[in-house]
Amino acid sequence: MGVLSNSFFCPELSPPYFLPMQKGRVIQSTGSWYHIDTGTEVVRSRLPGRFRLEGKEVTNPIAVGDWVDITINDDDTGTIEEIHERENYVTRQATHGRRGEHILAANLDMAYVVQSIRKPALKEGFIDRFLVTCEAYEVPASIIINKMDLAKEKDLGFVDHLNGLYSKLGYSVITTSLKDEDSIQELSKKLEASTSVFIGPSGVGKTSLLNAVDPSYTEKTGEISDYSNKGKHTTTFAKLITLENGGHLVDTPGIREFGLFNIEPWELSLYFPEMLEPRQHCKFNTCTHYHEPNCGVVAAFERGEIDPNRYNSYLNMLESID
Ligand SMILES: Nc1nc2c(ncn2[C@@H]2O[C@H](COP(=O)(O)OP(=O)(O)O)[C@@H](O)[C@H]2O)c(=O)[nH]1
Ligand SMILES: [Mg+2]
Ligand SMILES: [Zn+2]
Repeated sequence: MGVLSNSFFCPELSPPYFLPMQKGRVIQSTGSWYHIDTGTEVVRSRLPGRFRLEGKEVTNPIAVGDWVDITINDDDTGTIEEIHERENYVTRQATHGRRGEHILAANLDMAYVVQSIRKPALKEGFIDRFLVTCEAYEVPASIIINKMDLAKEKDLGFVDHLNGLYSKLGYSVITTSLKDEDSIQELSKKLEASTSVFIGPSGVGKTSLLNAVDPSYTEKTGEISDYSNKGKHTTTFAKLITLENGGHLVDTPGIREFGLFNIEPWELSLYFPEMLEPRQHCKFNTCTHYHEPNCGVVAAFERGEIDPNRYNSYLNMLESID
């Protein structure tokens, strides 16, 4: 490259002749400040108000994982000038009485729902809501079942069942334990060379797994309190971390409930892979598959082709969005 074409680094061409624009990735957002990683430094940046007006239905116009262009101000802070279009993202219904959706992370190669087998107990309903959201927003999804060292004999059969069920639907199931180095290595391999997110309730071990995969990441983990079996809230903001192995991972705060956003009752079954074929046999194309006559999905369920817990999750979600 000729010296002149590399004008970016040429001090003579500094403002007012052109404004140096830098591309970076949002690695943390605290509400008023966005931390932008440009590859050479992390710039604390602000978002001009006009962007907030554009995303009316969204509580956060910029999410961790977004790519943006920034300009650097005299005081070394940044101003976000442009938000690049997202490839995909995961979202959930906003909490604390706020309307709209909250984007948890953007531009993902894989979203992992993290659950522990015990302490706190595994919740299939949480997994299924998460998978529906991933299907709706076209994010590949996998399931991590952590704390396998706490598994009792009967839990092992249950985990086998879940593994069979979800693998068949196209979601891989990964079992891990902080006490099983092989499982950590296996997880580490999966996180290489991609951007992933860990989403799950508080206390299941998201941050611990991250610490185990990358010992240089020293985020605090929560001790389980004896009386409630719930981890304390330690991770307060989503954070995108660059792992030693080159992977990028978003650690999110614990999410108690995963509220679905923007999904109509008739379309919900589109996000259950096992219902795609059966729903073609329904009499009505707006069928919601529980009270309507001549329903292909109910017929498939009665033939034992749809797992009862999955159908139950479907009905629970249908009720919550109806
Ligand atoms: N027995 C056991 N405890 C774990 C495991 N992973 C995490 N923990 C514990 O679970 C608690 C919550 O972990 P943390 O990483 O803060 O959970 P997070 O809220 O999902 O980020 C901590 O006390 C961890 O030490 C595991 O594989 N086995
Ligand atoms: Mg955490
Ligand atoms: Zn139907």
